[in-house]
Amino acid sequence: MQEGKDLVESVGNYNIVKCFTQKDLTHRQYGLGSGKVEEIKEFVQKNESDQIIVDEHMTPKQIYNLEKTTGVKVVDRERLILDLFYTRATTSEAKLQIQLAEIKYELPRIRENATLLIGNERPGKGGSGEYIVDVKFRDLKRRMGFIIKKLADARKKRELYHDQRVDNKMPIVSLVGYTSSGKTTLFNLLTLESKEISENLFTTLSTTTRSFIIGGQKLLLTDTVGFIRRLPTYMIDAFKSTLEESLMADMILLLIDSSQSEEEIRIKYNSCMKVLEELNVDKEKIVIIFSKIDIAEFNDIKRIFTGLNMLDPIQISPKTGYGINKLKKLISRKILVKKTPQEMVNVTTALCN
Ligand SMILES: Nc1nc2c(ncn2[C@@H]2O[C@H](COP(=O)(O)OP(=O)(O)OP(=O)(O)O)[C@@H](O)[C@H]2O)c(=O)[nH]1
Ligand SMILES: [Mg+2]
Repeated sequence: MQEGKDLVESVGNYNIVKCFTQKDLTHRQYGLGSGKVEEIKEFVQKNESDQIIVDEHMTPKQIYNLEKTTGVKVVDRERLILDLFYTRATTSEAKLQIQLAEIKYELPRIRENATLLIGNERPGKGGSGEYIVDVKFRDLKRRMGFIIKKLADARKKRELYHDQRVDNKMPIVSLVGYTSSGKTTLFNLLTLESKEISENLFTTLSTTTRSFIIGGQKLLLTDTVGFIRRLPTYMIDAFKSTLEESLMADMILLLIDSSQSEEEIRIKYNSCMKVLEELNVDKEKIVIIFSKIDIAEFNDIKRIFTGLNMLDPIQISPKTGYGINKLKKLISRKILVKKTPQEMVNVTTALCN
């Protein structure tokens, strides 16, 4: 429930007046059970609430039914995350990615929404003899093609940039993790940048790469969008190009916020691993880092280490700087060990030539 509240608060313009819980949302008509719907309806009318937010996926029909019964607007989890993304997107690429996610959210819903609004009749003809819903469907498809092309162009440019960096032999380290796990705080600390950080979810939506130095060697660090549980595949797909770029790194630091309960940590860890798996990330490259250790419940943390089969994982606090030297040593060790044989081969080849 806390995460649901955090999502709502991160959008910025809501005032939560009451939270209801329901074990599962499998009822066909409303998602919620009819008793719960009555309870909510009564509350909404008595307290003059403007909106209901359901922290779950809902079908257009369920949203429509709940809106009709309660008389107020209903927003589901996916819509909420899209709204939040809109408030956060600053770069043109991030904006395109969100528009793509929005279209993917809308497309399968157009027909059902039209049927719900106009009844079982077809929603009427457009100017050229086509039904309005077909025209809208085709428009969205066309717009989707346009956005995908623009994103592909942006990706090509980045790939070129990436290749140049690989040619320059600059090792790349990338930061991934659940939203609000401290990625940007760590990024700022290592690169001396001042990218926005906040307790809100999804503060970062665009990928940023900057150089930093460990033991006299220049490396590149990449910060990117955070993960969240129950993120539909089409949303991951929309961010795929920027995520993939960061996942081409030599080393992937997976930040886990250790200030949370054991159960939360486990759920978040599993959802991060699931996203990384979906993106076909090489597991060998992933290094798990326990972040925010300054506010961790230590007993819980020790149990989690054991549960995850980790005897002595790196523990850091990007806020206080605790553990950062150890982390730098680890990065240097891993990347140098990985790079040296290759570089030695190159040097030998150069000498032979
Ligand atoms: N106590 C404590 N708080 C931290 C630490 N690191 C980050 N925070 C706080 O955690 C919140 C989230 O930090 P960010 O660096 O924005 O997290 P993020 O992973 O980049 O989040 P998104 O960009 O939203 O995915 C901020 O309020 C930070 O001040 C830490 O080591 N200790
Ligand atoms: Mg961030």
